[in-house]
Amino acid sequence: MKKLLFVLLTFMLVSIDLIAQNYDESKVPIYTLPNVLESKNKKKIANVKDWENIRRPEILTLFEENVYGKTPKSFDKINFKVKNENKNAMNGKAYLKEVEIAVSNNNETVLINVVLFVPSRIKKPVPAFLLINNRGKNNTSPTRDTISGFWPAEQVMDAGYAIAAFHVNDAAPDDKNTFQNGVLRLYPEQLNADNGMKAIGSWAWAASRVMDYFETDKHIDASKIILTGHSRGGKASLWVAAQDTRFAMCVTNCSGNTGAALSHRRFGETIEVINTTFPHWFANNYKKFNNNEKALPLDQHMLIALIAPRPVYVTNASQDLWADPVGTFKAVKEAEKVYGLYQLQSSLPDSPPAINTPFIKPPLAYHNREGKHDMTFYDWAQFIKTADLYFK
Ligand code: GTR
Repeated sequence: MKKLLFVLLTFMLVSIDLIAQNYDESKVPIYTLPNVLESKNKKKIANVKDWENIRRPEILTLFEENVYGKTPKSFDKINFKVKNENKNAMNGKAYLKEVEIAVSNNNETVLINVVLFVPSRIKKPVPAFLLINNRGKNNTSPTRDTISGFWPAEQVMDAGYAIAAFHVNDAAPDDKNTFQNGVLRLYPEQLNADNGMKAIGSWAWAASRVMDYFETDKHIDASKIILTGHSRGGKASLWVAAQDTRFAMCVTNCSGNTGAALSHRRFGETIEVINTTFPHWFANNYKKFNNNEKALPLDQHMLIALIAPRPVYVTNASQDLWADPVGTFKAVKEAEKVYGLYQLQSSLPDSPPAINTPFIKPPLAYHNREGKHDMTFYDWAQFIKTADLYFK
């Protein structure tokens, strides 16, 4: 009996240790990041041509196969319907459109609802922010009965940009039991494939359908869309921007593990933890890397690099150690190498900057805001300044 108890206790302690989170920099394991500028065949990638023809497609495949799953490219039909509009929204400041995007495939239809405000004073097509909304729909209220820093439409309007959002649940409910009841109804074969996309892949797919809509809206300059996401939405924003080069800029706010933070560091949230808590987010294949980061043929610096030469804004919050601010900054820094191939130099310092010290010059922008895991008016003010530098 005593022996059995001992074995049981040891087992429990080992399991707790495996799942325990590390917040101690001195306990980060020694790791070697996969080289973003060396191909599978050990070819050194030294120019844009080799990057775009050899290494970029290789890395995209690595993320499809091992992490987010493959994104289906085709569908039978897409339709856009303006369900509601108000030319005098926000006391005349904005033109509101609520658009329903209906996409059909395989005799199934999914509806993605978009809320869009366009500044009325600007008479030509405007650049737009698009948020992948992973929080309450009240954050993107068309009536503006709620005003929150998560989607500060008034602030964005005043800066001369349009702002849009769709809710993740329209594309894939954020729930391990029901995530199939969205985009995946159109692509049921994905559910049986180990490299099939799940919720985050579905959200990414939906963002591209909103881009399909922007391309038809004469009020929007579809060549200037800034895709924005917070946390799980920020993981998705990176994944969309990596694949769909129509997005001009990407914001990934506090996106943490399997977002902008390096997994090899095992600091804060780990792959095992994320796959256990959110088994419906990533492809089945990703579970092979639970507690096995060493085997990863990639890391998140390579996901950021896939967006080059387009700008990426990465953030952290000082109290959000779960999302590993240091590992996030290191990932952005590593991605600089690929921007270098395009002769683009970032202004980022060599080590993580002080809190509330944004480095906003494109192509790679970063800040670590004081405070909690969130997206705020302060964060948006920096995104707007960066977009201004890039687009104006
Ligand atoms: C956490 C999760 C993070 C992040 C966050 C969020 O519970 O562990 O990876 O995605 O949720 O989306 O706010």
